[in-house]
Amino acid sequence: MAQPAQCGTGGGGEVTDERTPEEAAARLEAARKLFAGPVAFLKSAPELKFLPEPSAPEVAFAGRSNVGKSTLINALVNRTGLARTSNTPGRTQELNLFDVGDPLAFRLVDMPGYGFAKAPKDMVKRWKFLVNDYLRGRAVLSRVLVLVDARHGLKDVDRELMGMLNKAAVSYQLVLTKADKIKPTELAKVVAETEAESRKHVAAHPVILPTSSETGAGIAELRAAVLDAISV
Ligand SMILES: Nc1nc2c(ncn2[C@@H]2O[C@H](COP(=O)(O)OP(=O)(O)OP(=O)(O)O)[C@@H](O)[C@H]2O)c(=O)[nH]1
Ligand SMILES: [Mg+2]
Repeated sequence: MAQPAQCGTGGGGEVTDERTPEEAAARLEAARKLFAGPVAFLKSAPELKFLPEPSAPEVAFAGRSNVGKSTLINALVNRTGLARTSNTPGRTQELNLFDVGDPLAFRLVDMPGYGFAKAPKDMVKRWKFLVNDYLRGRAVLSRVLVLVDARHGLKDVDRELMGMLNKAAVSYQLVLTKADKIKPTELAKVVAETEAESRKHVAAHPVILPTSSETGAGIAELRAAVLDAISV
């Protein structure tokens, strides 16, 4: 048997990838091409009624405020400044949609962040309504990428979102961000812990993806995960 190109678990679990090295390389190349085409900001939707026609699969980026959602979208499409980023938590407050490919292949959706201190109560309420509506009512939503800061691991607010996703039966995958900020040994530990917890959730994809928008680590693999998500 060929060597597995990538093993899905750091903890010796049952998830393995049986792709040959050639198949793994072809998958990464297809994903690279998919993201190399034209990309454009489509619109901001503060409510569901402002969403575009559901004419293409969508992959949404969720996570605590400041976790790096907008930065990761920019890294994936290799365009600085496409999605707006900031040090101020709560920068993204609507669903921001980006068209990828011409003809349109799929859409990336930058979601408003949650869980920051000092968020006004009505903002939290609005977030919950918007996100719940979107998760439950969007048939073209292929997968949600739930971003988690590699330095902090899963927090209760993330678990709350995972609960919402499980309930809405939306497939999701956990992605660790800012991997450049910790040592490889610490990263391996967080990956294993996050993986162990995600296995308890039915809607969670078993593979955890560590990434850094700063160094580019894990970005090619994340592109391939997006390709997988829209191909099923
Ligand atoms: N070192 C490092 N910094 C990062 C990385 N990703 C994001 N950042 C920084 O983290 C901060 C927040 O990034 P954003 O992309 O604006 O975060 P967000 O999740 O979109 O935040 P909200 O829109 O408020 O929900 C910015 O200062 C980024 O430069 C990374 O991989 N490595
Ligand atoms: Mg943002």
